[in-house]
Amino acid sequence: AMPLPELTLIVAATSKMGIGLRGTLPWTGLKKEMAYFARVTKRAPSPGAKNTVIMGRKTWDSIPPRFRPLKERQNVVISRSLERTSSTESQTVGSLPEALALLSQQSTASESGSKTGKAFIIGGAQIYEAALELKQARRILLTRILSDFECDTFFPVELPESGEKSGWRRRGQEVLDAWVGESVSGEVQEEAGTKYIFEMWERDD
Ligand code: FOL
Repeated sequence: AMPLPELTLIVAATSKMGIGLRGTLPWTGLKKEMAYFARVTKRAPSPGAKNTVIMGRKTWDSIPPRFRPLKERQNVVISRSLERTSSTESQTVGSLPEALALLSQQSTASESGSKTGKAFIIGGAQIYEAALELKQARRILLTRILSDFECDTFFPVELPESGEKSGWRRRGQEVLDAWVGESVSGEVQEEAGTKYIFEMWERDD
């Protein structure tokens, strides 16, 4: 029996957990934040391995065409209506379970030529919600945006304030660094007049 592949959700959200507005991100100009997303999702755990990014069709549509498929990552798009397609860099499947089946296949086989690295769920709300139902979704890389932005889409999780009891626990900067493979600042960041902070949350399976 193979262990289920671990899933990490990566998201940037306001204090009210807002993540989107009218099909796109609520903010503009957070270039270093986006660069963090790109670095972290690209960096594979071993040489020769490639990470996978799993997203819903609306998130795929929200990525500027020049940036998609997201380079140096295996892109898996979930859609009930798009035809199932498969190319070297991206594939479309009909459901999250199908996306996960694909991951298990990839990781079994040296068949794909390149090894499977980490698997990230990159949104949006519907896909995060489905992923959070799964025990294997153990980790959230959350960029907490400290300004308020108008949002119509929300990250469907309640993270506890310190001291509260809940499945999710905030991990320290050392644990975050070790997992992402770089030294992540624990300080408040500021870009385009917006403050934010990089966090990692985990729950036990
Ligand atoms: N997580 C975090 N931390 N920040 C985000 O902005 C974010 N966005 C999504 C999912 N998780 C996130 C979904 N939306 C691109 C655009 C939108 C998007 C995800 C990715 C994108 O174009 N990414 C390029 C970088 C482009 C650039 O350098 O500006 C990439 O290569 O990853």
